[in-house]
Amino acid sequence: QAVGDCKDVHLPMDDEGRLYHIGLKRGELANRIITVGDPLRARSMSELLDKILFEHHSNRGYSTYTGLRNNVPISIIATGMGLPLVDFMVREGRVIVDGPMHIVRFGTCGCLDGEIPVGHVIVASKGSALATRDYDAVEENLQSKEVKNKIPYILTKVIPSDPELNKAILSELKEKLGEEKVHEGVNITADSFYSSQGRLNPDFNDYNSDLIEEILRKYPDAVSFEMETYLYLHLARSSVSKPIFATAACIALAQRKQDVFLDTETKHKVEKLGGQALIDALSKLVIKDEMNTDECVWK
Ligand code: R1P
Ligand code: URA
Repeated sequence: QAVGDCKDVHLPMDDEGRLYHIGLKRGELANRIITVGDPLRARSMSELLDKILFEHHSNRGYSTYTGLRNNVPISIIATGMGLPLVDFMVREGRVIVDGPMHIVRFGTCGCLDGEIPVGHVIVASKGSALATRDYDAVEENLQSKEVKNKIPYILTKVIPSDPELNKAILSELKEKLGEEKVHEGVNITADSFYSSQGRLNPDFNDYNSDLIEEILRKYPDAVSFEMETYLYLHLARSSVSKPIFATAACIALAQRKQDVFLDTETKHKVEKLGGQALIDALSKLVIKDEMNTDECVWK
């Protein structure tokens, strides 16, 4: 039935019903999903499940692990980086999952608050805004003698993350990492690691030397810079057929006020501890109308 549904909504898939980009079919993706950018983070987090029942690596770069934690099905999916890859994941994932989807992103980020050390975890409990390069405004600057647009970036309004998921993940993260290592704030999702995150680069005309100051003026609670969260929240809010709930937590990798970068060993430790917290939080969620048909790998 879902394959028919998929065809009705014109998502490309193969003869087995596997969607073209994520490479998954009905029954392989759970209602509870943790998404990460890095495939190695997904693999190391999958080892924290009690049992891995299914693993798939699509030729478009998506790695998915579905397994059980306390007998509850959970999927961990590595999407790669940036907004288009989130769009594929949520839209293609949505068509093969019955019932609500609860999506928690576990990423890494740049930190805009000088008081938060690298290695701490920041939850987007105050929502997310999108910072994108305004291509027309940049082009206008490039084509004129003087700089017409001082900060050619589009900064959207803040949209909320899901309060119930925030509560659930904050409590587990604080328990596993220690209260002092977990922070909350507004996330800024950028369309570049470089220009729209205010990193200066003399090789390109980015007109971004005042961008961070402008972001902090517009969003006094802004704490994290990364590249995906806003779209998860926005697609969750845009979904009409079946509910999607979303939020995000990220490990502070780069301290933007002091130019400090987290070492790899500590990053891997926090990925494991934080990953366990998110798996446990999702496994404890009570979900109505959860998918559990014969075609599910966890049935
Ligand atoms: C950039 O290095 C990448 O790291 C962050 C950004 O959002 C971007 O995807 O998250 P991940 O570590 O989850 O990839
Ligand atoms: N990911 C980002 O997008 N930015 C950072 O500074 C660190 C990780």
